[in-house]
Amino acid sequence: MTADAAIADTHCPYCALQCAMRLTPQRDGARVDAREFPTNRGGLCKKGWTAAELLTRGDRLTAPLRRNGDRFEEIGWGEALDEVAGTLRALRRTHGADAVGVFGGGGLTNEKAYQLGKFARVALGTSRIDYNGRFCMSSAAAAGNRAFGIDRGLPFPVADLDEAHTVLLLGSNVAATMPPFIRHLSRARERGGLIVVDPRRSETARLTDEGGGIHVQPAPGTDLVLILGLIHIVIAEGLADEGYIAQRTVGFDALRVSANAWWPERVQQMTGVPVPLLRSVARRLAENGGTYILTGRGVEQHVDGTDTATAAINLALLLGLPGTPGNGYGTLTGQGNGQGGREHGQKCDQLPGYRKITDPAARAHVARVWGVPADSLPGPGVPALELLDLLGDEVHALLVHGSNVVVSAPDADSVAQRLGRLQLLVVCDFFLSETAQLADVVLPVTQWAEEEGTMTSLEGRVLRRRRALAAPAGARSELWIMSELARRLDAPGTWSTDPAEVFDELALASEGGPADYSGLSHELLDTGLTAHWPFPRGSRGTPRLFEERFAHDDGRARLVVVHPRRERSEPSGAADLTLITGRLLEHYQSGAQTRRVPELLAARPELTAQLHPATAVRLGVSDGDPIELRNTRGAVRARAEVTAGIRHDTVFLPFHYPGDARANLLTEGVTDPISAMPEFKRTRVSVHAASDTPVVETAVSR
Ligand SMILES: Nc1nc2c(c(=O)[nH]1)N[C@H]1C(S)=C(S)[C@@H](COP(=O)(O)OP(=O)(O)OC[C@H]3O[C@@H](n4cnc5c(=O)[nH]c(N)nc54)[C@H](O)[C@@H]3O)O[C@H]1N2
Ligand SMILES: Nc1nc2c(c(=O)[nH]1)N[C@H]1C(S)=C(S)[C@@H](COP(=O)(O)OP(=O)(O)OC[C@H]3O[C@@H](n4cnc5c(=O)[nH]c(N)nc54)[C@H](O)[C@@H]3O)O[C@H]1N2
Ligand code: SF4
Ligand SMILES: [Mo]
Repeated sequence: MTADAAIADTHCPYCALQCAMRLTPQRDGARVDAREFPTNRGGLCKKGWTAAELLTRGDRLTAPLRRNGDRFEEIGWGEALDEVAGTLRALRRTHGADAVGVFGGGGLTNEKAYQLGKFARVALGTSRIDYNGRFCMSSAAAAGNRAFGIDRGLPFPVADLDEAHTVLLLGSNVAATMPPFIRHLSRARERGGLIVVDPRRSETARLTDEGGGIHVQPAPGTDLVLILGLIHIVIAEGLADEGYIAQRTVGFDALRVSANAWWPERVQQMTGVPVPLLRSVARRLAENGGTYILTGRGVEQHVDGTDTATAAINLALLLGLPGTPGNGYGTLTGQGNGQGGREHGQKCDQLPGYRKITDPAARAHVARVWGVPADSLPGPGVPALELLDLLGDEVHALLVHGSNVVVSAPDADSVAQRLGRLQLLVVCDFFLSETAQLADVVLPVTQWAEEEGTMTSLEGRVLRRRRALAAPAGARSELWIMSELARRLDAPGTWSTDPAEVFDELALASEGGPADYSGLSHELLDTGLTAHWPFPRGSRGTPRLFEERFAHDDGRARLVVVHPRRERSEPSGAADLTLITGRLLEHYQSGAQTRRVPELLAARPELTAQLHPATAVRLGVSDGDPIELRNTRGAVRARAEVTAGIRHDTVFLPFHYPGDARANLLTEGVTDPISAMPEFKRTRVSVHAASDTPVVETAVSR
């Protein structure tokens, strides 16, 4: 243990549940203990338990790297920053400020996310910033903003679910993606009220086996029709809460007319879900006693993800759930700071406090805090995938903070090619991720247990991340990197490297916006205060939104009529199966972190594809066989996992693996017209037996 180490009460580095843990520095690294906290109730998943392993790995980056042909050479910080700043200046001079792009991440602390948005607009002067949350929460956010006038994933504390009678999970596999969360579903399970909608018999769907819950298994991508069918039944059977609708919503008449078209038999034909099952789901949701509807990426990551989430909100509003004590609607935020990461200005059209960059009053307010003229701030940029599409054409340099896009973006091969056309790719990371491997300059940064900051969890609660250990010599904080680059770029304003100071500035910048943090500071959070935003100066925070009003001016929620759009036709040829993608318990996202934890890698060493036994027989493959999945965009090698838990017409791949095991070699770069969310969950593929060659080489040594 070094003098620079101290026991720290902090939170897990991975997902939005932000399970509480205590880190105790050891001679080599740190020990993880779970802490009692409302969201995790003293529990952690395997990823949390093993999180400290990443602090001491031998392949940790400890010096800036510069590309020299096919190799990297270590260089000093001064040289690296001079070189980056010099190239950025030159590109700006030749092509204008928008020639530089910034790609952020929902894993960054609030302080880093805030500073990155400011850095882009003030130091670089570019409009072209967006982030990986576009691939995650954008559809749910767009739907929430349109219906409620505000976007906080869960507008109530997670522990409210403990008393639920019925919980409808639409496209969410919490048993694998936030295991301690299922503690909050016990009561609903005992009461036979857990309803899971997933084309797969996921770990969460299996929880419905006992106690009489319901697993609904629609054809992938038909959730919108399914929910429209439930709305039809709720209205037709008189299950809607008319008093609530009259008092708290607008738009019911048009919604009722539009729901006529979705009679149950038609919905059965389109989704494959039997009429009696549709009716029993609708009736169960309408029973008294506490009903919650929650969405996950399974229904949101589609070209119609915003409309599907909107339909889910419509259903919840018809049943009178949002804002009614003991009931509710929400979306389950994914990344560690997936909530805070979408509030402070990493989004292309956004300023801190969840303000709009097009709103003159918001520009004036934020510009004042930043000490720059409002008209010096650029306008809105473009969403993530469009930004990646511009690389090499209009955008010639990209700074990446907290994302591994060559694994996680759709149509990943074309993304890798575009990165290759840049004049400068700078990646900040603590490991040489697959994206960092393509960089011109890699800057090594501090990680979770080595830094101070705040994260905002899935329930809109602001939490302190605390430092337990010193960072390895050579790694630097991103706040420091931004301040050094800002200085070299002669940027106006102040560029603090102290997270508490940056938080104070963030609080000021957010003041008066929807996500108002102005009453908070590190100091206050350190008292153990429970802090759900909005937390304006002088307030006590807002654990439950919507009890009295929604955030639109008239205080009412909007029922927004949505229709399935015409099926897009795709040249499919032999591609007769539908690929859906998602997650495994053991790996996190692109796997850049968890593939480096030996225990997690050993549990899930290679890509497996779930196939139905009948489909396997038809294709001549057995469990464990190497297979290849193909379509017009690419080919992926995997091992067959034959399971009756998936539909005949569907195959499932996790997206955590690199190289030719990237699920995203197959996904398509089409997006939702409202949210710009890519279609991650429905792609046509064909599946073939492959020769018995090694599937992937992901073995790592320590
Ligand atoms: N272990 C682990 N945990 C994680 C993460 C991780 O990478 N690994 N990532 C975190 C992040 S960032 C996120 S966003 C969350 C995501 O958490 P989830 O939303 O729970 O994760 P997914 O596995 O992407 O999708 C959930 C389910 O959607 C189903 N699905 C696929 N297509 C469809 C469809 O068309 N309709 C319906 N109804 N369901 C469908 C899949 O079968 C899957 O079981 O997890 C967080 N937690
Ligand atoms: N096919 C398919 N693709 C998907 C999805 C899917 O369901 N299916 N889900 C999408 C979703 S929901 C998400 S959220 C994305 C996530 O995908 P990515 O954006 O690729 O997320 P990560 O793998 O978490 O990448 C984070 C990288 O940043 C590093 N990192 C972590 N913390 C920090 C930090 O504080 N600073 C810096 N500079 N680096 C840091 C990590 O080491 C890692 O290399 O993937 C999307 N892609
Ligand atoms: S559920 Fe999420 S926050 Fe909790 S230990 Fe696992 S990865 Fe960490
Ligand atoms: Mo996500």
